[in-house]
Amino acid sequence: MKITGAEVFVGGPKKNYVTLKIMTDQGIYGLGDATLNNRETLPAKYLTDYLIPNLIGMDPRNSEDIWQFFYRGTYFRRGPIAMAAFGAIDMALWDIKGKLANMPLYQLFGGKSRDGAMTYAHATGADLPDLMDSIAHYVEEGYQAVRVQCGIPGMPTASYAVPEEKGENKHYISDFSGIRPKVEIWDTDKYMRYMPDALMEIRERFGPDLKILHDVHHRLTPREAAQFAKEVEPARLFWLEDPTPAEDQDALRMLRQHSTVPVAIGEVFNSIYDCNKLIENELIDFIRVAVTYAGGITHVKRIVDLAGLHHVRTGFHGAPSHSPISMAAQGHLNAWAPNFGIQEYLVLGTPECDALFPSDHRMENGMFYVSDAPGLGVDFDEKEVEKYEYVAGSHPVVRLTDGTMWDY
Ligand code: CS2
Ligand code: MG
Repeated sequence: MKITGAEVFVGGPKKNYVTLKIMTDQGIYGLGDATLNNRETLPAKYLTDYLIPNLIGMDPRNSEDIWQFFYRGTYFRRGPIAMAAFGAIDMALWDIKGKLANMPLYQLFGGKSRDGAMTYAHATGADLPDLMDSIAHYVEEGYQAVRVQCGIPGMPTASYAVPEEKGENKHYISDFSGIRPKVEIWDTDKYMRYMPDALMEIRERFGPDLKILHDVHHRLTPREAAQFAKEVEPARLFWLEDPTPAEDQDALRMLRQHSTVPVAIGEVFNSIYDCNKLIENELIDFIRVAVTYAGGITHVKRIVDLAGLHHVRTGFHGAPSHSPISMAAQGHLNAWAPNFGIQEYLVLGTPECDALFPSDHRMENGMFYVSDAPGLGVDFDEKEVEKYEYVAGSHPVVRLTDGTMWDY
């Protein structure tokens, strides 16, 4: 069996999805996702200029060897652009393998450990009452878990994932007005004074069963994170996400010494070497890598297995940062993983998105049910993608009140 060609498509509804399609001499094709938020053209170019010419003629069934060929063969290893490109190839090869076997991917991993995978929604509010309305909306929809982010009184601008206007549910992945970012101003003291009580109010309003998650988006120092984690303990969070900049694998020691709040980290990691110390030293409770820019199913499955040895559960980074192709790949891993925790999920099910990526995967009461179709179980409509073109976007950048650059 041979790979005969491959093509990359960039575009989608309100999102520059990067979709890879690998064709074979047996008429079976596989799909992969290389969407890297706000830098989408780079993995696309890496694929077309360097990787696809090497893929032609290879046997698509040797997905492990192909992964090693690109990873080791590149010499300059890792990095989100390369790993997103390798990840897309890897997903597509697993898709082909599943179609050849006529089995959904979770069967090739070891079968189902559960029927539905719990997901969490993103509730946001310009202020706390606005956030309460947003949480209530998701609770009514049946979600058992909700991430909560709200505006902080006196903060000069809206901050991470917080809308400027009440009632606006801003997911804040991209601002599509160009490549020059907006500037947000951040005041750590105001945040640390306000947020612990706000989280407690949410707990009191929604009762003991709601799983409450909160994302600090890398903005605290290790000492501040330790203090914050201690102060939010009464709210009994399901997790506290990215309390410190994630690349410092020792930063969480201080937090661990002072608090038992569960910690989730890893959405910006692109290899097992970014998180092996965190996992082996049991400094985190959830690992947030995504199949998209952590090298695909082959590499993420290794991370999941390492995590399982250390009581670390999965909490994969989710849509809308990635396309329904990655969501499907993660859906299959979630169905199998003995150490599954939760899946981040934002409603993708718009008619436009479903038309571009048809599938029978379904969401019900905040649970994701993977379909039994062979392979990834998601398709891609090449005619439909012609409706979209690439639109340049950016994340905001963050400065402290005195102008110092800070972490977004
Ligand atoms: C976020 C992301 O989902 C999350 O937890 O931290 O939305 C993140 O901001 C984006 O993926 C950045 O592109
Ligand atoms: Mg996050």
